[in-house]
Amino acid sequence: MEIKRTVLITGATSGIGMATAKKLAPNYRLILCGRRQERLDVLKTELGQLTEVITLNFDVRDKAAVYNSIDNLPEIWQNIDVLINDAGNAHGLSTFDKADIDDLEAMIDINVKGLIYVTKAVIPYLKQSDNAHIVNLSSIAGKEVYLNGATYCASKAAVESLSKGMRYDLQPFGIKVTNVAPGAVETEFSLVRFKGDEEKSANVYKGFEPLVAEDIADTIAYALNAPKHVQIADVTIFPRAQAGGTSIFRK
Ligand code: 8X3
Repeated sequence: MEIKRTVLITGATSGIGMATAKKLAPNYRLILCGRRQERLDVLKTELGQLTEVITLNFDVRDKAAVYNSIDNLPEIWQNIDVLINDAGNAHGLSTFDKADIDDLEAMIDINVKGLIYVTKAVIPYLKQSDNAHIVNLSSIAGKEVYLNGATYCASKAAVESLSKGMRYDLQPFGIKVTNVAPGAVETEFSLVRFKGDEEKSANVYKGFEPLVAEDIADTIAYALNAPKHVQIADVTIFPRAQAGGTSIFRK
C-alpha cells in the first residue's frame, strides 16, 4: 500500500481551501488550519471517515500562534510533504485614496505576511520529505492590476514573486512550488470583499458561469499528483467567459 502524503492546508474552512481538503482526503493525511473551530470540527468529522485528520486553529496574521501551532505538532504529524497556502482575502474595493487603511493593512497582513509565516514554519518539515511541494494561491489580480484593487492586486503580486523566489531558493531541497492564479471563482470571496453585502457579491457572478472552488481543487490535485520529476510552476485559470483580469463577457 502506498503511504499517504501529509498535507497542511491554510484557509481550509471555506472556499478553495475546503474544496481542496475534500478533494485530497481519500489520498492524503490532512492538517486543516483555519480560524473557525466549529467549521474545523465539522470538517474533521466528515473527512475523518476518509483519512486521518488533525485541525489547527490559528489566524495566519498571528505570527506567534502560527509558529506555536506548527512547531508543536504531534510527532506523527511532523512529516509534512505538502503545504497549500490558501488563506487569503480581499477587503473592500475602492479607489486607493478612499480605501480604509485597516482593510489595506489586513490584506498585506493575511495575504503576504501570513503566507510567509506559515511557509517559514513548515519548511523545516518539508525539507525532510522526499516529495515536497508548496502550492501558493495567487490570483489573476497578481498578474494584472484593476481599478479599485491596488492593494489587493499588490498583495497577490507579492504572492507571485514569493512563488518564483521560493522556487529558486528551495530547489536545492527538491521542494516543488506551484503558483495557482484563479480568475472569477464563486466562493465567499466577494461576500468578504463587500463585507457581507449579498447583492453586491452575487452581482460579481451574474451573466456568466463562474468557476467554483472544486475547479481550482481539481487543478491543485493535478499539480500535486503529477509525476515526481514534473513541476507545474504556474497555472492561470479563468471561467470560459473571462479573458483577463476584468474582461468578463456577460450575457
Ligand atoms: C480573485 C479574482 O479577479 O476578483 O482573486 O481579483 S479577482
